[in-house]
Amino acid sequence: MRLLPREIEESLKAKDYEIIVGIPSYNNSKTIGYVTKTVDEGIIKYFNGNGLIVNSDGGSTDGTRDVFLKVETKAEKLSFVYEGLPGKGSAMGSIMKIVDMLEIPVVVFVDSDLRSIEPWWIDRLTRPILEKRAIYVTPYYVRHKYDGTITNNICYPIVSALFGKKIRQPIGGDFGVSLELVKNYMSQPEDIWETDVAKFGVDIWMTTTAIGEKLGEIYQAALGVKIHDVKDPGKHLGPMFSQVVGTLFRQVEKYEKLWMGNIEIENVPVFGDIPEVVPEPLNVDVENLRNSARKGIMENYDFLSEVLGSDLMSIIDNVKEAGKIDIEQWVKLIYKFMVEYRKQVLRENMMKALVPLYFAKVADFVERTLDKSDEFAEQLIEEQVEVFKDHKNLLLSFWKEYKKGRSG
Ligand SMILES: Nc1nc2c(ncn2[C@@H]2O[C@H](COP(=O)(O)OP(=O)(O)OP(=O)(O)O)[C@@H](O)[C@H]2O)c(=O)[nH]1
Ligand SMILES: [Mg+2]
Repeated sequence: MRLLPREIEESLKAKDYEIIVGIPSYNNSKTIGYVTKTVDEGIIKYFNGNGLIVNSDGGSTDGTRDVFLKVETKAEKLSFVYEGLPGKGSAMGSIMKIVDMLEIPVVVFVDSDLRSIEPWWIDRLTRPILEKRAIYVTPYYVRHKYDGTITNNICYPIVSALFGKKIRQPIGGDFGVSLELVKNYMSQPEDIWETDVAKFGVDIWMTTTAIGEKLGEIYQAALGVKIHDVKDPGKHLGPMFSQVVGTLFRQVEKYEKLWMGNIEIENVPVFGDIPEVVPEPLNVDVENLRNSARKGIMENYDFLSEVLGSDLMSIIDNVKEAGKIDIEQWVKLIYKFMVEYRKQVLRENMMKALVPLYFAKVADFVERTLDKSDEFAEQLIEEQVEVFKDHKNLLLSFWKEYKKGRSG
């Protein structure tokens, strides 16, 4: 799948940039100017201005690219509309292609809807790589307890419990990547760019590949708060959920050797001091979440009955009543879904059916932490990682059953 337009590829001239910063965008004209200016300040301060800022756009209709191109920068700029499936991943892939071709030692990706980005983010996301301590740097944000619900309820616990690395923001969007890792990404089978990796699956794919390929260490960069266009989980996150979680499940399968044996969960170093900042509060409409959960379960009930045994269906019946689900039940269902997801034909339906359960999980989490501090919420998230870890045998038994079913 071609991601980088041919004319852009042909126009690239070999140049010794010290850094490339990639900015994927789709209708971000209000915020991309600030992001670009700040990135340039970072490149000036930490790389003497010797960098290239690449904007890969999804065909914005609000003038995003014009805003980007009009920003006065010392670093060079390049903007184009990527090819391939529409999505954030195609945008990132097209930028990686440039990094690979020009052999630039490090690339940073930042989202174009960021309002809290600072020039020093560029330093924190690259220094562990340039000092040869890491091949990949993930962002470490201070986030409000209700921001990042896909991260907290599924990505973080699974990356910790199954991939063995406590990466607090595995899908944070702002990453530093070494050339070596970019080359590895680009050498993966071409057809991944025809999957959800081309969309919002790209972040979890990058992180789990970075762990699974074992090319080197991973660091987390302390970045402070992430202020961006936030989304209410009940209203906006459905498609994103399927893309991220579907990709995660595929990676769990691809890298089964990682978690099949005994794994120690490792802490991942945080680079830089964590700024003392307070994230913006975020309201979640719990009633809406619970109603969406109930409604979604009803709609998917027949499918769920076909796939799940009677034990697990009794959990579903409870959730249908309550509109919420506790951690033990959640983990059991996630592990079952992870295995069923391996059957290609069920994939789309599996994800559709998991979304209402995720709403129920978020509703439960919100209720448990409503009057509580962010620290309390964080503690609860840590405890949930342990539940995922403690039930790993259940996943193993589902997994073996599946394999037996296949060979028998
Ligand atoms: N080129 C392109 N960029 C996209 C597309 N969808 C999203 N993006 C960009 O991807 C970045 C993240 O998208 P958001 O919609 O802000 O998603 P988010 O919830 O903040 O996601 P995270 O990155 O996981 O924090 C932004 O820079 C978007 O402009 C797309 O279809 N094409
Ligand atoms: Mg965003």
